[in-house]
Amino acid sequence: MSNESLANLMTETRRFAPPAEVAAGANVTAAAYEAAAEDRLGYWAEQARRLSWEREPTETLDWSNPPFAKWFADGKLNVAYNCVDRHVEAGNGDRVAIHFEGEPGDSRAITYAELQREVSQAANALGELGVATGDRVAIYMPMIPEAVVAMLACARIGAPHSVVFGAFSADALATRIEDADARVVITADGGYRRGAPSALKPAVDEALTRPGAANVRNVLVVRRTGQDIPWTSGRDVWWHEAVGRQSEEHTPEAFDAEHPLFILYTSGTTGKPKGILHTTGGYLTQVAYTHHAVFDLKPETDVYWCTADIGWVTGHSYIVYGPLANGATEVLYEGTPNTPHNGRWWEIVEKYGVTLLYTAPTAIRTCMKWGDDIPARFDLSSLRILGSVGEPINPEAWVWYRKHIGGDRTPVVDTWWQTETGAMMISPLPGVTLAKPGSAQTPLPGISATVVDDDGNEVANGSGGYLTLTEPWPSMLRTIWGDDQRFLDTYWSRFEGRYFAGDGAKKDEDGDIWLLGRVDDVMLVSGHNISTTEVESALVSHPRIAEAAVVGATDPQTTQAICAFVILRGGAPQEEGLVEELRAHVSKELGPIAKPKRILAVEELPKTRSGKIMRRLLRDVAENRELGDVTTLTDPAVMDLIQSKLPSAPSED
Ligand code: 6R9
Repeated sequence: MSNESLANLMTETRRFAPPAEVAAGANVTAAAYEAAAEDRLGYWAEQARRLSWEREPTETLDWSNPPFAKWFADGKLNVAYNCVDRHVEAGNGDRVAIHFEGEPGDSRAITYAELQREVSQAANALGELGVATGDRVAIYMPMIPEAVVAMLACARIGAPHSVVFGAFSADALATRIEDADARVVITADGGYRRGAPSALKPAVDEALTRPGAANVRNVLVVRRTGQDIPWTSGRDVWWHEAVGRQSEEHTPEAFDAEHPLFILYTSGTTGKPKGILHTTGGYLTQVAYTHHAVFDLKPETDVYWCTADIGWVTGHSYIVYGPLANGATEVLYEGTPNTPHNGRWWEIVEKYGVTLLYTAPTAIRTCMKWGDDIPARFDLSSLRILGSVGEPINPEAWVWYRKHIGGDRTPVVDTWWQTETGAMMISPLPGVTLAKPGSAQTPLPGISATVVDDDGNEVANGSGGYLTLTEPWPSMLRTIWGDDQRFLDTYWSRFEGRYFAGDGAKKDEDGDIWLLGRVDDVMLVSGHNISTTEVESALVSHPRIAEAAVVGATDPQTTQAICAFVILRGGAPQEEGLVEELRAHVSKELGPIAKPKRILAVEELPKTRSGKIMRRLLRDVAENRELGDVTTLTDPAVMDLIQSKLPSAPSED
């Protein structure tokens, strides 16, 4: 990766110290780094004591058969008990666990005591349907409280869940049901999206016609929209009937710390999706600890909101397991940020007095595009800490987020992690770190990460390479479901004894880490490695650009040529000369080698439901190829829009 261009990512030279009141009351202070460095395993053993164990673990890590880790192996606990019952037992049954906000404006507050009753009923219902410990349950739901209840009910009976995004197709659902050999599917008739009911159940029916789904015995259906849906009697059961008639009491059984908690599929660049397997004790320890440390959660007073969907790992770790293990009060929102108006999120922050907000750079850039005046109409003064996850956050978006959402007052924590890591790994601490916009900065206490070159040697400060994790961590994936060999090949073979995450990164002069995106996205231009992230960041630092996606397209002269797709701010028409101006701008920021050969203004970019740009599809467009798999796109029609803008032959420079 080109070292000289790191300078661009760092054009924002301001540093932001933690506000005095956050620093003074911080849950985790600088001493944590020292304690963890001195005795890493002792530090994690101490964090495990945040949980209630039926049998306390005596062993922290068993690494005798790397990379197959066992954390807290002789401990026993129940995850749902930790997330629900123990808060009721501690006298906090009346505390709101979930403030549910439906897209149509309906709302519902669920206390910990109510959550305990509902989870118990759902666990009893699963038992009645014959779901036994170890059986897999697929969950295909909108963002409604029953989705959380369903996950916790599975955890309670030790039945690993596999949550599949509500927006995935019947095909994607069928593949995942088959791979995990699920016995029951929990779904809803539909959910509300963009102001209208959107059906879910028909996709389940279609998925269940596939031979691979033959072992599904029952479909448990939540009535959310009331729309007409097909029904297979004997197989399909209404949630309100099957769950509603159950006893509100259920005794949670303790399971081994290495009992599987869930499988979550993550699509690699090629091949079938990988079923990432997480287990209980280590996972819950790290999600609870990081949520406590990075959001500085004060459960009595904070109102936390993570805008992710439960269908991806951020929803698992930071809507369900982390916050609830910590006894948090949180917001759960069903819909889109612009229904019925572009200020809906900020209206929700004002309504519930949200203090901690966790969202993705793509959402922040979308809000920037809609204009500063929109958040300005709402009272956002309750906010205390802002988090970002999912993609590198460019310095412009970071600074905008802090200024326009955080009132120029709140810390912004850029948290790097993956489905595979289970929990946050690299992030500032809000009460400790002098924040650098655009950088995830430092591994959290107890985490060891470093940047290495092609040969696996640690790079010097100021240089770039591959981000690797050098020591096992409690919430690490245990394997790929049913495929240990693929687990070894994918993550542990590139660098001996280390986990390779697939991301490029740089260390700046202070040793702080800057993420540069997936290494598959790095472009090779005339012998130079150029990161798509850096060119995108340079483009969005131009006042006319709201969003940018950059890909390398095969080029006979330069190996790859840089192709940029940009969204203009405020949606205004493209003025003459803008493309030239943008090319000159990138050239000035990064050097002439990084100047895009082609720049195309588009209305939308292809994104997954978790907000990540699908550069693979843009590469197909840029190389005039037939499009690859579009099933994970939020809106497959976006690709037609982009292709229709494309001149029939690539323009000459
Ligand atoms: C949590 C989540 C993982 C990939 C990861 C990286 C990118 C996530 C990031 C980030 C830069 C951050 N990513 N957080 N890149 N800065 N703060 O997103 O999991 O869906 O598995 O994606 O997302 O490329 O490798 P997942």
